Amino acid sequence: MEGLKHFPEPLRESARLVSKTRDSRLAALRRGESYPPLSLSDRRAWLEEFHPDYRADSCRPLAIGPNKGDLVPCELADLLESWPRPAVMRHFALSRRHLAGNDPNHAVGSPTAKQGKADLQCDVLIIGGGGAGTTAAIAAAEAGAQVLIVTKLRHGDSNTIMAEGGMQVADQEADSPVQHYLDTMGGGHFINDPELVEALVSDGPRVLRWLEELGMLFDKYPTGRMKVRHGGGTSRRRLHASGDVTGLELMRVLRDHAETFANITVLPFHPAVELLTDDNGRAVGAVLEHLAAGDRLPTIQVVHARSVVLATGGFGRLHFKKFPTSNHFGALADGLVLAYRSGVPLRDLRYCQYHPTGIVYPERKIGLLLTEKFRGWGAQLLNYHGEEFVFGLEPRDVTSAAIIRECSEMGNGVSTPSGRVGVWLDIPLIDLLHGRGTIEREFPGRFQEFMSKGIDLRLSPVLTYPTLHYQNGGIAIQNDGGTDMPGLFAAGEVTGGVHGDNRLMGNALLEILVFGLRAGRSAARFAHSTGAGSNPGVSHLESFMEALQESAVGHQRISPRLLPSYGKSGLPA
Ligand code: MEZ
Repeated sequence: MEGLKHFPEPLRESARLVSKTRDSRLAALRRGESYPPLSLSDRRAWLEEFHPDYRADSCRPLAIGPNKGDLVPCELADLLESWPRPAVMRHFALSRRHLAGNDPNHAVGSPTAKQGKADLQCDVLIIGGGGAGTTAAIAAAEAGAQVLIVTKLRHGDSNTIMAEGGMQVADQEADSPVQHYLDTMGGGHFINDPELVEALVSDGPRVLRWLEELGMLFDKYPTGRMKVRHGGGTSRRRLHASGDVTGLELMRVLRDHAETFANITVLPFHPAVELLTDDNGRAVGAVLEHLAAGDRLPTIQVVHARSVVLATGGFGRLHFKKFPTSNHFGALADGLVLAYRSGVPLRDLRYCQYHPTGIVYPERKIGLLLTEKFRGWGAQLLNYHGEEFVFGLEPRDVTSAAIIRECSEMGNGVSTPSGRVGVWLDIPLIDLLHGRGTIEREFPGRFQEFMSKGIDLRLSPVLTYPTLHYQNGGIAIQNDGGTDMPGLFAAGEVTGGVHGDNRLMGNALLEILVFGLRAGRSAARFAHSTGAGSNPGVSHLESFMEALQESAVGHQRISPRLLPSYGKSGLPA
């Protein structure tokens, strides 16, 4: 059959079955028949049996720190319970030996000569140069603050640019923020913080207008009306998109706008590796490590600030349970580590989000997304035999559990020559349902990318499997972006409370804007109302390191990790 030659056997054999069943599936859709959604009790049962995070061995209780006793994924627990990086230990003359009581006159974190000295100064320090950090910087700069953005990679390298399918905003007549609120709470299993969700949905329409003013290009009808689609778990169409490159387009306008402010400076390739606090326990800056320092440049830089915004994004590159990820290269939970060892509480980290349709084949693209928007336009999930097995727009956690069930318990997955398994996303159905040209028009990014590898998405389904996509929980914040530490604010994926246990599609792009603006304004207000910190340093590490020592955490466990390390193939195991 046409368009399937790029598949090796037995993938091709199964892809032929997908082509064979397409006409009858199309006819059923035209009769208005679709696969029935699961009952609430089936949803629960499938989650408990098949979702990776519901497995008892997937998480462990934290042994130290403000969330002691809370269950989190084992890999994250290890990272949170780790020693500071060697360069920090050296710079601040911290020593594990002192903890063992060998040198009672030299307490950990006591001021050293270097502790008072700053390499850089600003009013508001923004840690993270993705969507949330850049939005916070714009808000703080508009409020008159001198802003420094420090970022691990280049300005904009972030999960924001990886977001494809759109942003939820309740701006249509048939919709309302109340409806958006109910969908979001339901998707998150009602453990979301209601005040944060209220802020998210109420600020949505205003934020959308702001983006239009900045020049963001949204999909529209010739009349100028916004095109909106359904996402999984939504009761109304409210997903606003820029083709399938929504996050990239969003980052474009944010970065361009930030460039217009003389009071915003950006320092790339300088990840923050520790927060600075003062004698009153207030956040007053950060310690940076220069990624490309080599032998010639100083590795450590110390920034003094009047307030700090953490916007470091998520943790997909930790590859929990060896899952591939849709996340950008720098997503390794740095912000969680910095906040946690400073005593700032986290929340809702027990369950992560696995996006149902990460690419399985071709393998060089392993884990990258095929946006949920494909299913919003009618692409179906199919097993080896070309049969549907789940309603495609269940909430994400349920759809992922259903795919894993189909491949494991039901034995209906499609195996690749290298031993991976997946189910089909039948993309060609979209043109049959909506007319020729729809796939090219609505999904220009993925269409061209696959075409350049000789794969025509108008003719070929794609093999997919859940991929680690999003950190549902994180640093506990209030609705002004404030945290439990004075002077420390946070926004975006690094925070928790907005999404509960399971985020709905399109709420992440909205969140980075709503809470980026709120955190940036609050941080500027805080900076204006206060003086410089007294005796900035890392004394907050003292009790944390003592607890590490007592728990006999091995000295080789070091965080933040900054970059992932892969084997020769470049693919996660
Ligand atoms: O919000 C998301 O995670 C998103 C837009 C993903 C997608 O499927 O495109």
